[in-house]
Amino acid sequence: MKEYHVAVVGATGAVGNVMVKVLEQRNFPVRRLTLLASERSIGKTLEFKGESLPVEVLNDGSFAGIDIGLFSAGGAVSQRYAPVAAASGCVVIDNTSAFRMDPEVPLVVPEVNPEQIGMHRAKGIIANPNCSTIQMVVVLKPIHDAAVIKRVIVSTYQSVSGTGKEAIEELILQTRALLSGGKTEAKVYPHRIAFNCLPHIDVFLENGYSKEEMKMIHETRKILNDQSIRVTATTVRVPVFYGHSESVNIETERKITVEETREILARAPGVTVVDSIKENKYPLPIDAEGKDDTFVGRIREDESIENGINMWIVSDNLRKGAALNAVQIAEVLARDYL
Ligand code: 25A
Ligand code: L14
Repeated sequence: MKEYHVAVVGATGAVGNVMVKVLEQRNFPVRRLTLLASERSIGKTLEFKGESLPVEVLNDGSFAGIDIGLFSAGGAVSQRYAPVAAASGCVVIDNTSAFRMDPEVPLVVPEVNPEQIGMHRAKGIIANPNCSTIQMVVVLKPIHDAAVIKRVIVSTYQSVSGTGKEAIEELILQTRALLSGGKTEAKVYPHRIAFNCLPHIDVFLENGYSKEEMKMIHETRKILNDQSIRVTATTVRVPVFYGHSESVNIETERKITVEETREILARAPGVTVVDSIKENKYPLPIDAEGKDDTFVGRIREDESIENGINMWIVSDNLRKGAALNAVQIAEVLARDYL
């Protein structure tokens, strides 16, 4: 079997750390692993297959001889370095929003549109979608194939780990301060996140939506390859460490029952149905943490319209929402193209 020289850019971040773990757990054919980050990470090491690897400073020469680059160091780093990496023959799998809507860059969830991976030849870049979009489309795809989804209304309940390490730290510090009668400080988010909900993820745009909400709309259409699907979103930050939850309402062209929806989802790759209200069983972020699948439950008919279904979708945002999806893309790339 062929083995690859892989680089993780942003290796010391919340997503980068999980990328290294997932490469090991899935036994990806790594010949050599290079860990890259900014000067701030110099002197740090990460464990990979029982070995302690040093973190190196990212620069223009970092990609010589590297086959696959997993990027998660923010949009600005990807804008600057993904083209540099691609020019030296490295295929970039980029976790930021920098290239997702570029018509020459495939936007891929392997369970949904693996055939798009071949398009990496155009720019040497494959984009990993937004975390909230990934977990929604793995569930929507098999329903869309069976009954044609016309409209989606989604509200999200997103954990702080999506923002990175500093946000995880901020929720810990604020919670501790509040429980011991101290004062809180908000640095990462514009308001206190502990014991609160913020209807604000990423930046606000001219149209009154947040960028996270618009990403869900545009990326869903691109991944499902259907510009006619109408999508509207409200994205909310909640004081949860790991795992994003979503209330999703869909309207389909053909009527499907709750039973049929359950059967379709029970067969869907990467999806686990957890739906037994008699036993108080439904997906929870604390159960999804560390797991690979996307969990769906509370499946019920929307009685306010003819063909409507409501459901509750939960997944680990650092795994399927980011690192795992990126490594799954790398697996298809290695198997079919490299
Ligand atoms: O632009 P975007 O796409 O919106 O992304 C913004 C941020 O979101 C996270 C990620 O944060 C990213 O920076 N992110 C992106 N996509 C995500 C996704 N799909 C996502 N999160 C979830 N889901 P992060 O904290 O997880 O990761 C940051 C990593 O990027 C490295 N990095 C940053 N700038 C870099 C760079 N690497 C190379 N060149 C650059 N110019 C960063 O490394 C980290 O690995 P680091 O060395 O900067 O930080 C390592 C340690 O330093 C601490 N630290 C961070 N910032 C500061 C700092 N210390 C002092 N001062 C600072 N300003 C960190 O705590 C870390 O431990
Ligand atoms: O990948 O939760 O576009 O703050 C950027 C915002 C990931 C989540 C992306 C957050 C998102 C992140």
